[in-house]
Amino acid sequence: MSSISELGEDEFNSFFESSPPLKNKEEIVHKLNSFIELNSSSRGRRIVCVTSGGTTVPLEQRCVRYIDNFSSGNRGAASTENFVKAGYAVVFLYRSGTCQPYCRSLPDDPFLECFQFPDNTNIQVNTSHAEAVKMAVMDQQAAVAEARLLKLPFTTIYEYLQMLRLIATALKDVGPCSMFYLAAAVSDFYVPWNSMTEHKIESGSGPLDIRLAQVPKMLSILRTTWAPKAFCISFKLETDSKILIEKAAKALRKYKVHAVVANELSTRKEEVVVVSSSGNVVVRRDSDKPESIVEDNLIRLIVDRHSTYIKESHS
Ligand code: PAZ
Repeated sequence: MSSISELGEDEFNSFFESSPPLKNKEEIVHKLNSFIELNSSSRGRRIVCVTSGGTTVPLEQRCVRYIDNFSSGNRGAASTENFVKAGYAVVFLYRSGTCQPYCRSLPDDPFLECFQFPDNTNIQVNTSHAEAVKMAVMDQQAAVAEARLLKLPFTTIYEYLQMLRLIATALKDVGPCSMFYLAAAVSDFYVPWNSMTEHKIESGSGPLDIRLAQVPKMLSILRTTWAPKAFCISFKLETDSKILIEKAAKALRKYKVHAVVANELSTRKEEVVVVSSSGNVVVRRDSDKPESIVEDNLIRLIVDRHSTYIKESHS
């Protein structure tokens, strides 16, 4: 009889075998190994993989149309800043084009809104944005220079899952000092590559029927096979607050993650609930401080839980 993890592995093997291979796999592996070597072996730092943004599901191999998953990347970017502040090295696995660490105070189109040209040879920052630009550039450069931040972009569900597996494999020896903080919004359904049309789907011949297959459950295999010793935090997003906590508790039991961060779409920036075997904790932004964000308090709690986990793993 097959075990649950073998069944999960079979599903994943066939998913990966039929996926278009990552274009820059060698470069990613090289960057990951150097980053982990620098942080773990020589500096003894904890390393967290923060996932951020939504994955896309292409409908055509030469993709013109795709299904997207909602996520601005704000949670992942803000959490990354807080993890770096707490002393972690962060592998930031993010959807191309979504919110970046240290850039949350910049306008949507920083190039067009932040700069001006007093003459043909000079470029200046508008005074209204000068402080935000200075902080963004300095903080990001410091994090990269101290080897605290490695940014890896993805777009499709195929890229995301292959990259997450590479990260988990590279982090295996870091054991309990590694963490997965899975804030990305990952597609539940996809069009298998082999059954996808190569060229742009033609219009004009009536409604379009597409059959979507279920994406294999990444959390199962991450916990059982890819990174069984890592501390693992998953997220649950719902729009119906009545089912949110129940769904998060179900995910906690099913995937045996260390905590599930439950959030409702419309209030996600105000509060989240951390659901774990030790009970549910509501984490809020400090509403009396205008600059406060929910991630300040959330990451403090998660870092605390991670410290306990590391201590227990060593005893
Ligand atoms: O990226 P963002 O700040 O706009 O939103 C964050 C979030 C709601 C995508 C995240 O907190 C989350 O719940 N991610 C998991 C989504 C899911 O259930 O698949």
